[in-house]
Amino acid sequence: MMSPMSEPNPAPTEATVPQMAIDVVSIFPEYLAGLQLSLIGKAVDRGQLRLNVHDLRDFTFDRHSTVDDSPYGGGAGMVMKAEPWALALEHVLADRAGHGGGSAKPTLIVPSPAGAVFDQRIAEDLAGVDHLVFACGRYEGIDQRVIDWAAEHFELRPMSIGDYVLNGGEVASMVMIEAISRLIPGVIGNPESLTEESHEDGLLEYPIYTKPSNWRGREVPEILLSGNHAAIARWRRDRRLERTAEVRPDLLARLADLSEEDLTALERFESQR
Ligand code: JFB
Repeated sequence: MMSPMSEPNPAPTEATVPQMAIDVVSIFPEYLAGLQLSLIGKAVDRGQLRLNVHDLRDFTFDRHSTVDDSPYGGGAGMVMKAEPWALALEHVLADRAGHGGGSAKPTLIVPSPAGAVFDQRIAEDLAGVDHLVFACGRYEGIDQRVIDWAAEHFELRPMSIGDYVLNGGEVASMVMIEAISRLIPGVIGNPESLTEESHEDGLLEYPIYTKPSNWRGREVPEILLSGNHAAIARWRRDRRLERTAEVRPDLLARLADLSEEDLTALERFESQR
């Protein structure tokens, strides 16, 4: 089966050189179609991102396009067979040579409940890589031998998106692709909105408001209408500290150098609780 996204994107409208190539291998390539919407799709159209989704079943040769089998040693569920994965990943490696891919090994991200937990720091790290490949498993996961083999041809990164159980790697890959690709210069419209964000500096964001100033009897905090930019900045900083102390004390504990004003504000919130 050929998915609508399975082969190279149409020629970019402008003659820009792609800054990153992303390949995804999955038995549900249609799942990844959502990536074509919004900012990521536009980056693909502009030629800033090369995104190719491959159907694992295209690398099977039996009548039923078999990708799974029962686990050696017994146990529940099925395991993805090594050979279709090796052929798909070899196809991606060969394709890369044809696109004048860099000399470094591409990075292979394998979504797995047993991976290291993906976070903003890892997203920033991966945004600097020229070729990312996502191997989306299903069932109980992929035969370990093809993962071990792949480590010889790729920078291997087994990754989890968090401590909960999913049915496969597709949604996890979409999460990681969205988090990574929006960090590529030019993919997001306003680079300032990147630096201001939650997790960029380890604090949650301040609450935001827009017109009308009174909505169903609820007023916008008065200070935001004051025009006093220094006071607004302090108020916003305080709201960030307060929110973070309230819902993510783990993030606060990781902050190294808080100012005297920040520490005073935190003590005030503490005594108010
Ligand atoms: C990822 C997956 C399965 C074994 C397999 C492939 N945070 C996360 N939770 N679950 C996954 C994930 C990530 N990233 C995940 C890939 C696969 C789950 N499964 C199903 C569930 C439990 N144990 C197969």
